[in-house]
Amino acid sequence: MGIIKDDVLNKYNNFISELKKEIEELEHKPNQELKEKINNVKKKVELIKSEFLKGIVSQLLRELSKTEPSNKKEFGQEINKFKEIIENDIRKITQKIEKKERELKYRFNFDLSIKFLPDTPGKLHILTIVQKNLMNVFAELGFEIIDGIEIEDEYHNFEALNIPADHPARDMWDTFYFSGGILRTHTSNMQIRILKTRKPPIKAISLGKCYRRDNMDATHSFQFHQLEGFSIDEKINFLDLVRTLYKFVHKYFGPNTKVNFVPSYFPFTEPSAEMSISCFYCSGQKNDCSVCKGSGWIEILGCGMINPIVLKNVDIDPEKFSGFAFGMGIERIAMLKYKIPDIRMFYQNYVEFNQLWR
Ligand code: FA5
Repeated sequence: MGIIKDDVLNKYNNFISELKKEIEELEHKPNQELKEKINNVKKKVELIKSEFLKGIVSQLLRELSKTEPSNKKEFGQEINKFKEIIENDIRKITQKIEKKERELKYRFNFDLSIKFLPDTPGKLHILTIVQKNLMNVFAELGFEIIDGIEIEDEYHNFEALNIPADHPARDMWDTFYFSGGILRTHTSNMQIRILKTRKPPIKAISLGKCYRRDNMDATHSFQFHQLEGFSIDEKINFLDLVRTLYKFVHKYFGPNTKVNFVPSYFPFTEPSAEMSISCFYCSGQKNDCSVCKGSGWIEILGCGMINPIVLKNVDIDPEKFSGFAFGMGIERIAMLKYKIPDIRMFYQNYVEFNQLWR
C-alpha cells in the first residue's frame, strides 16, 4: 500500500483522459468555437496546477514528513513520480494548446464549416436570366444564336466596321490593349466574324461581355454585356428593322410599349438610329419617375442599316444584299426591367441581391 490513495489516482487519471479527449476535439473547429475551447482547456490546466500539483502533492509531502522513516524513501519516490507525471501532462497539453493558438492566429478569417443558407438552392444570376430571356425572344423571332469571342484584334473590332485608326469614335470605344490584341468594345465584332464564314441569308444574334476604358459609375462599367443582332438578305430594308424591334419590344417589355426612333450615328450603319421605348413604369405620367426621369421615353439600343462598306469588307455584294443591325446593353435592359438603380450591384456578389430574382 503506497502513500497515494487509489481514489486520488483515479480522479487524476479521469480528469486527464477527459481533457485529452477535449484536446482531440479541437481539430477542425471553426474559429470562434476553437477560441472558446482553448480557453476552457487553459482553465483546466490551471485547475490541475492548483488542485493536483499544489493541493494534493503538497498535502502528500506534508504527510510524508509524518510517516515512518523506513517508508520515507519509497513514499518520497512515489510522490515524485506522481509529480513528474502531472508536470509532464501539463507540459504536453500546454504545447498542444500553444500550437492551436498559433494556428488560430494565422488562420484565414473565414469559416468553412459555417452552414451557409442551408435550405436555399443556388440561382442563376440576374444577368444570366435576362440573357436567357432575350435569347428566347429573339429565337421566337427566327434569330439564330451564335457564340462570340471577347479577345479581339483591332481589325475586327474597328477597321472592318468602318472605324479606321484616326476615327474619332475610337476615343469613345477605347479599350484594354495587350500584346496579343484587345478586349472587344462591343459585340459588333461578331458581324464581321460571322459574315466572314457565313453568307446571306442570315439572321443572327450574338451576346456576351464587352470592355471599355470607362470609369465605374451608376450606369457604366469597364466590363459589361451587349447583345448584337443582324439580318442580311436581298431587299432587307429599314421597315424590316423597325418591325423586328417592335416585335421584340412587345414580347419583352409588354404589348402596350411604344417605340420611338431618332436619327443617330454609327460608322458601321447608314442610316443609323437610336431606339427608345415608352416608359413602362409611368407612361410619361410622373415627372419624378426614377426610370425615365419624367421624359416618358427610355433609350435602349442603337441600330441602323449595315453600311455597304462593312458588307464589302466581308465580301458581300451591297448591290445584291442589304441588312440591318442593332446592339443593346444587357445591364441597361436588366436595370430598366427590374428597376435596379446602380450597375455595380450586378457585380458585387451580394447573395441577398442575387436571391431577389427568380
Ligand atoms: C454600340 O456599342 C454599338 N455597337 C451598337 C450598335 C450595334 C449600333 C449595331 C448599331 C448597329 P454604344 O456605344 O451606344 O453602341 O453601346 C450600346 C449600349 O451598350 C449602350 O446603350 C449601353 O447600354 C451599353 N454600354 C456602353 N458602354 C457601357 C458601359 N461602359 N457600361 C455599361 N453599359 C455600356
